[in-house]
Amino acid sequence: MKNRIIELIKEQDRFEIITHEGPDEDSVGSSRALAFALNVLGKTVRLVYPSPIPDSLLFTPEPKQKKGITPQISILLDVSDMKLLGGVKPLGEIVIIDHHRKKEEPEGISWIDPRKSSASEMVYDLIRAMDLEITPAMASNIYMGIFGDTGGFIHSNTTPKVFKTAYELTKAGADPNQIAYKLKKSRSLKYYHILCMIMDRIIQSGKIFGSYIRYRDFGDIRANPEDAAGIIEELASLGGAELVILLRELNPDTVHASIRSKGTESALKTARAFGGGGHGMAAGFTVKGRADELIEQVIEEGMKWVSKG
Ligand SMILES: [Mn+2]
Repeated sequence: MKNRIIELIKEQDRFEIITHEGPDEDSVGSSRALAFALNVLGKTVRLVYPSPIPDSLLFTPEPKQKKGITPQISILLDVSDMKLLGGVKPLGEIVIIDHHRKKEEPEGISWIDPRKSSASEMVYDLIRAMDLEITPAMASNIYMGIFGDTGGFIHSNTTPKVFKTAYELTKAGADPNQIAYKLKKSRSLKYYHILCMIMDRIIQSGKIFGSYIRYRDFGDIRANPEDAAGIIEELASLGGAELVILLRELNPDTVHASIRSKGTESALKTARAFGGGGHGMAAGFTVKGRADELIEQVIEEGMKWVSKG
C-alpha cells in the first residue's frame, strides 16, 4: 500500500493531514514531517489537529501551510478510526497511515503496519522511498515521534530497526539530547499538580492501578487537558502494576480512558470491552459518563484480563 500512497502523493496537488484528538509526540511529529516532505515536493498542504497541541512538541519551524484549500487527499496519520478525529470531517479522499492494530481493514486506501514503532517511523520509510533528503526539521519531528511512542526507547516496540532509524535521524540533524530534554525534563508545575491529584485518588486492585481526573479539576488548578499529556506513563511506572487505567474527563460528560499493560495484552482487551482500541499494551477508549462513576467498572473489566496468580 505504501507504493499506492506514493503514487497518489505524486499525482495530486492539495493535501490535508489529520491526526487524532489529543495529539501526542508521534501524531504531531509524523504530521509535521510529512508536511515538510510535501513542501519539498511543491504540494499544497494544511495540518488539522482536532485539539490543542502541547507547546513542548512544537520546537521546529512550522511547515508551510495553506489554510483555505479544498484538499483532494486527506491523509489520516497515527489514526484510522473516524471516532478519534474529534468531529473533524476529512474533505478529500481518505488515505490512512497508521501503526495501530485494527480488527478489520478500514475501507479505502490504507497502509496499516502494527510492526512499526510509530506513525513517524512509517513517514520516515515513506520519505526514504520517495528518495527525498531528510532535512533536520523532518529528522527532529520523526525522532520525536519515535521517542514518544517507544517511551524513550523503553517499550517492546524498541526494535533494532528503531535504533537504525534513530541513528540515521541523528546523522540527519535530530538532536537526541535536546528532544529528550524537551519531552522528559521540561514538565510544568501544573503537570505535577495533576499527578498529585491522580496519585491521591489511586485505587489498587491486585495488579491493577486506576485513577481519574475530573473536568472541573483542571479549572481548580488553572490547567488545561494538554497539561496532562503523557501522564499515564507515570502510573505505568509503578512497580507491581500489570494494568494501569487513567480516566480523564474531556468535558463534563465525556470520559477518555488511557490504559497501559505490562507483559500481557490486557490493555487492549479492556479497551475493546468499552468500544475502544489501540495496541496490545497501550489502548484507550472514549465514552459518555463521569470518571469517578466509571473507574470501578473499568477496573472490574481489567480483572478479567490480567494474568492470574
Ligand atoms: Mn503513534
